[in-house]
Amino acid sequence: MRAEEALDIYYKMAKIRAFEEKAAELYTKGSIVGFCHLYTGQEAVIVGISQNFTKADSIITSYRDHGHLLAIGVEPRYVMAELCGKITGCSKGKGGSMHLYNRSRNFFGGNGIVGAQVSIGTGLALAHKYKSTGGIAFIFFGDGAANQGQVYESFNMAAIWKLPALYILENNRYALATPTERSTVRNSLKKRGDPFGIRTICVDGMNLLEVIQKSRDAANQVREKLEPLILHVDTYRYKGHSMSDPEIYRSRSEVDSIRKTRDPIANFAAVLQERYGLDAEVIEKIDKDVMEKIEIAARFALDSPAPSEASLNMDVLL
Ligand SMILES: Cc1ncc(C[n+]2csc(CCOP(=O)(O)OP(=O)(O)O)c2C)c(N)n1
Ligand SMILES: [Mg+2]
Repeated sequence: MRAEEALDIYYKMAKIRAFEEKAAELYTKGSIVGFCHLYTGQEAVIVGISQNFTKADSIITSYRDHGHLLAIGVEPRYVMAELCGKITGCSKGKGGSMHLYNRSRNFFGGNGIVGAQVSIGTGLALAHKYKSTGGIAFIFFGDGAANQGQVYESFNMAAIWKLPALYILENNRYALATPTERSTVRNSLKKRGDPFGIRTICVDGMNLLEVIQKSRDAANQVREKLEPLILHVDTYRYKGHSMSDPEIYRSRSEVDSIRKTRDPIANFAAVLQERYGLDAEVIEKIDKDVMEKIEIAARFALDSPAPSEASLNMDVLL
C-alpha cells in the first residue's frame, strides 16, 4: 500500500471515530433522539472491508450503521442530519440512526430487526446471481444476530444456490448486555457455516492491515467461485450498546485495557510512523481536519429543517 492510500485509510477511521463522538455529544444535548448505536472501536472492520467494494456490489448491515455509510463515502453532514431527523438527512429525516440508506451506492441499510439483514442480504446476493451483475453482497451482522434462526435458513439457501454472499460476523463480544460466552455454546461462532459447507475465515478486526488482507482474500474467493463465505471478525465496541446503556455487565478496566492495547486507530497511526516514516504532525493534522469536517457536519445538521408535516406519508411504505 502506498503512503497516500495508508493516509486515506487512516483518515476514514479517524472520521468515523470523530463522527461518533460528536453524535454522542448531540445525543446528550437532546439534538438526537431515539435509538443511537455507536461504532466506536470497530472502525477498522468497515474501513478495511470497504477497500473491496466495487460499484456493482451491495452492502447491508444492522442498526449500528453510521460507520458503514461514512466508509462508503457518504458525506458526514448527510449522516448527521439523518441522526437529527432533518430533511437533509440521507433518509430524508425519517429513518434516524438505525435506518440510514443510500440507493446510489447500493447501501440497503440500516436494519433494526436483529438478523433480518442476513436474509435481506441473501436476497441481494440472489439478485446479483439472477441478474448477472458481476457484484457480490457484503452482509454485516453481529454475534447476537448469529443466534437468530433466519440466519441459518439464509445460509442454507446461499449454499444450495451458490450465491455470491460474503457474510461478515462482527463479533464485538456482546449482544446488548449479554456476553457471547453466555449466549453461544462452546464458542461456536467460528463454526456456524460448517453444517452448510460454508467456509469461515477468521480475522483480528482491531488490526486494520489484517482486515484488509484477509477480507481481500475472502471477497476475491466469493467473486471467483461464486459461492458464499463467512468472515468472522474479532472486534470490540468501546461504548454502551446504545446511548441508554448503564453498562453494568462489563468492567471499566476491560474496556480500558482493550483500548490501550488493541485500538485500531492508535495502532495504525504507529504503522504510519514506523513503516511509512510519517511524522506525528502529519497525523495530528489529519485528526484536526477531521474534527473540523465533523463540526461543519454537525452545524449543517442542526441548521437544517425537519421534514414538513405534508411530507409525512411520502417515501414510506404505508
Ligand atoms: C428480532 C429482534 N430481537 C431482539 C431485538 C432487540 N435487540 C436490539 S439490538 C440487540 C442485540 C444484538 O446484538 P449483536 O447482533 O451482537 O449486534 P451489536 O449490537 O453488538 O452490534 C437486541 C437483542 C431486535 N431489535 N430484534
Ligand atoms: Mg454484538
